Amino acid sequence: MRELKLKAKCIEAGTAAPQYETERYLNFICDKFDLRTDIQFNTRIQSAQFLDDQRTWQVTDTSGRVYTSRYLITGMGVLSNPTLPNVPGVKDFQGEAFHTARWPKEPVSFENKRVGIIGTGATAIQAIPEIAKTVGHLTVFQRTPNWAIPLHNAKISPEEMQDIRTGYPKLFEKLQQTRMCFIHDANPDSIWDATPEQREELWEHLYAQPGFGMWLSNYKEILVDHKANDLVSEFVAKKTRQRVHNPETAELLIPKNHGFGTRRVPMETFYYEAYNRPNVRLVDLHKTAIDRITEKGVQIKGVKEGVEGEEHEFDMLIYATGFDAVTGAFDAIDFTGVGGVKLLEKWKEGPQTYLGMTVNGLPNMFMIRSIEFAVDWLANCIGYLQQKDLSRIEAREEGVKQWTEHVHQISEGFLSNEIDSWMTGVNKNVAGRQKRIVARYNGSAVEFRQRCRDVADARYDAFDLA
Ligand code: NA7
Repeated sequence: MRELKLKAKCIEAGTAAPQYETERYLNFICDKFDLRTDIQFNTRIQSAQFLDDQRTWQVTDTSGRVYTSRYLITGMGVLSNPTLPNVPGVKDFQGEAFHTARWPKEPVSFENKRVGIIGTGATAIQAIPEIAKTVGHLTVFQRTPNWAIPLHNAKISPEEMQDIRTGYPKLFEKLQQTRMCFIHDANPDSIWDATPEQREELWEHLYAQPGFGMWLSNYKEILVDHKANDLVSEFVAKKTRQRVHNPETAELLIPKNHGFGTRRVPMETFYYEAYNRPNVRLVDLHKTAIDRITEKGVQIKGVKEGVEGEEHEFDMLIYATGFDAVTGAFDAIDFTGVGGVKLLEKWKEGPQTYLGMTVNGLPNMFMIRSIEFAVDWLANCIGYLQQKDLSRIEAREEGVKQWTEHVHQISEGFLSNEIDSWMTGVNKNVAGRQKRIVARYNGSAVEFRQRCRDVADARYDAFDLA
């Protein structure tokens, strides 16, 4: 009964906030705060150089226009540099072709079309059920399945919205207290103190909740203990088997080489049910591999004995193939710091920062990652420098070393670090991104903010100021 009710809500709601709603919101914010005059659109930065004698950054865009500023703040995002499959022929395809991160502004019609989609990450998992609704035929090329859980998105009634609005102060206060700034409370219980029935009850409850509860409010051991992780993975696998009619397809959709929550958990709205449609086919890229993209579609080759290659013909090809994540956007710009030092060179073994926001050798540059807090922190920092008539701030080499050690130390033990994903800096399509690194801060946001506040309270004396 509960499942039916949720189903009805989800049908009504579709998937996550659609593109037009997000765009409408961004436009609203731009107008409300009169931001357009401060934004230069359609500008791609090519290089950025710190001129130490002038204590300024000189930034050059791809048209050759040069800008200078005392401080440089990057807000380029960790998932902003899309990547295509590293196979020959990507330019040969004659039909329509899009990367999901470069979606056309005009509406795209799938009607009566043969569509192929490469990738089954969080993006594809949201796109597939939507495309399946109207497509002529959809072929999904899956290299690695993921553990997806229901999003349970639903329309918000005016009364609920009113409630949410009046609760904002409390809500924001709560988000300051949780480990990852989501609404979900941490679960202090140990999985080993619970009976199988109690576990099942908790997991049924979390699976039926909207949002990341199944990931973030689960027993604490599931992210660090293989045995605990196997149990919860088996629960999610059971749900998948219940939802996918064809048992062979269900097995292909269940990850076998990594456990639940060890990669970013995709949220879905009838993703698994999409495979019950007669117009959706799953192609498993473990027995086969993409050989090349052709004029007509995708040529796959068998990689296991007895498996034949095949050419799949399409009218449209969708690349849901992810990003050169975390440092990818930085690598795309030629950053030069003090004495000609290159950021690319500094970060060749992975990102090395102080507080995730500053880099030794690149003074007066701040990187925004956790948006709201970082903006407040660096605005206060620049305010302090101005107040003290200072105009140069640089992270110390020693500070970066200690911070990097701290970041590595708090990530120890997490199962996610044993798995290839953008969260561990691996992208098989990009040269030099095959080795796992610690690409993210795995500690608690509460602790992170406190560490940053301590630095500010000590008048930024952890930095070289001048
Ligand atoms: P992801 O999560 O990086 O997913 C990319 C997908 O594309 C993933 O399934 C990849 O398989 C697949 N892929 C990439 N290259 C290929 C090739 N050459 N052949 C076959 N399959 C390929 O990106 P998303 O956009 O889905 O999500 C990114 C984040 O955005 C997400 O985590 C949220 O935080 C929001 P693989 O797993 O590498 O075998």
